[in-house]
Amino acid sequence: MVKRLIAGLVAVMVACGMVAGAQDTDAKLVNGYRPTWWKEAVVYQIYPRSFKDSNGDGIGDLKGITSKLDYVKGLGVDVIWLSPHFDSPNADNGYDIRDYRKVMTEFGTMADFDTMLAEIKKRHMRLIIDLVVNHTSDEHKWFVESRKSKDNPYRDFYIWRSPKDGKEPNNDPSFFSGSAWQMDKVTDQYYLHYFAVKQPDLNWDNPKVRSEVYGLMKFWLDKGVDGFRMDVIPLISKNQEFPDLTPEQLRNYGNAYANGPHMHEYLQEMNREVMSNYDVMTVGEALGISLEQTPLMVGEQRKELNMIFNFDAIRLNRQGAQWKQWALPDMKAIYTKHAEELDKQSWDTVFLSNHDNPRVVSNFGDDSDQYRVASSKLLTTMLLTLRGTPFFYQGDELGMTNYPFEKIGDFDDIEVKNAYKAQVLTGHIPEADYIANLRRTSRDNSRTPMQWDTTANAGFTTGAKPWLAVNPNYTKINATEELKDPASPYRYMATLVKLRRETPAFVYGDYKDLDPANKSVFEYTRTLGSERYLVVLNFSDKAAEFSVPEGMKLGKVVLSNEGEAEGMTLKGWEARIYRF
Ligand code: ISL
Ligand code: CA
Repeated sequence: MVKRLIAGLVAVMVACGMVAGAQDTDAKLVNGYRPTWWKEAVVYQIYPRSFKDSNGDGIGDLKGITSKLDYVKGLGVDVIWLSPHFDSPNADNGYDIRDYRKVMTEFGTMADFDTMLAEIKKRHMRLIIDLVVNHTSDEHKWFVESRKSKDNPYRDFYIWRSPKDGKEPNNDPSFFSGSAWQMDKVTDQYYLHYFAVKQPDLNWDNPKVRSEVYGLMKFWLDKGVDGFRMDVIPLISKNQEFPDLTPEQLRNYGNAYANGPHMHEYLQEMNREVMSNYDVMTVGEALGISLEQTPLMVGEQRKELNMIFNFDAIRLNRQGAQWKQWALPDMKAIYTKHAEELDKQSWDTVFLSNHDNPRVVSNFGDDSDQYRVASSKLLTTMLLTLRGTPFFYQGDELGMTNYPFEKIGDFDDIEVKNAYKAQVLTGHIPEADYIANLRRTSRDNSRTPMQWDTTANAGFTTGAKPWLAVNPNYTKINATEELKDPASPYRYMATLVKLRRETPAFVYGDYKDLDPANKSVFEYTRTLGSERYLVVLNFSDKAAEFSVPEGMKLGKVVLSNEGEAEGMTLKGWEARIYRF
């Protein structure tokens, strides 16, 4: 049915001259790609805790989301990705799940979820939810049982080891500071937790674990959700020998943890058991997977996942935990490598923000008063015209910025608090340096509440205190103002999403970087048969020239973030799209 719909759609598009499909021997392919809804979709991520509070307790909730669906739909996006909404004690804001079949009490009830999903569908959008199954909460009933005794039926749901020479079984570090092994006095054994102590890792080598996971996936799919974003999915298969990591491996232990011996086998089994029976979208958070390894996870013939998030671009300005200045040619090299490594059977994603990273305009644009609006629109232009399904994080569409953190008490994130204890309180890093770095890197930058209007707490909550402070710039940057202003980042994004929908070249076109070494201008083409577009982006606050290869005649400007656009000189942070 769906296949027939898509084939029909392509036939219409070909008839209207929208795509170059007629040139393909297989009429179902567009420029070699098999067309699907999730390749054409634009995704908007909602972090429920920070989106909209409906009952004044200071915590965003599902009813709040439902009340703002017209705002989301107004952008023209197709898919909402909801960060975890399951029952959780919130050691890591819902990424520690206590019950996969229950809605987090703070977020509402299952009835609220059903209403939200129905309202999303009514607006012809889809919903993907977060699948967090590398680990559970230590309060999950499986773990409560597991830790009781060595012969408990749930013991093997997790990874338990006896001490080695009186110490941890090996030197694996946790992402949230300290060892990845936690001693549990009840049985005098350690359990493995790659993340917080309250996030024990599941043992995927146990078939009962896998079958429980497939069961809960079906539970949500049968409710009507349209797929999953899969949290740290490359970590599910462990080398159960647990050899010590070498000093080299310790420098980037995420890579050492990823891509375990049975990862592909388990993903194929999951696909067979679950995904193959539904029309769904899957996107893996591919911590530790290189571009070269990516086709093995997303190649269509592999029957694993549809696409993954690769972190090369989003972590360009990071050296370990430390912020570092990034350079445009390095970003271009990454996108060119994406185009080279990911063949036409391996779909890609494009994103520069999420709930684990700072605000996109502060991170990759210029959040000064002068250039915030222009650079926010420039980044939107890039994300919507590069190759792959684009993902936006709530607030990006408003050009929301990083928060002016001053002291440790301003943060909520467990990663920040644990590292503070491990590194600042032990005297390894001076407090001022630690906070200064966090201002640029902290995950809490993107977790501050959505800025809806100019009333108290930006209209996020009617209560006195939101769970995390609102950015004081909400009086200037908020949704109500932007909806009114035709020149706002929100309105620009809506225009561009519409243009993308009408322009198959932005989805299925080939990508070519025209000026890889240029330090301030990013200039590339997207080509689909006889349709060709040129995108020029000035990633600096200085005017910059661009040129086109000999013989290429510049066509008309389809869109510019500056309104009128003429000549071959770009203003600071100017973005233009030309059509040939
Ligand atoms: O954000 C990070 C560090 O600042 C990453 O190392 C992050 O922990 C990693 O990308 C995995 O992220 C995912 O799993 C975590 C959770 O805390 C993140 O929010 C989630 O996106 C554990 O579930
Ligand atoms: Ca609430």
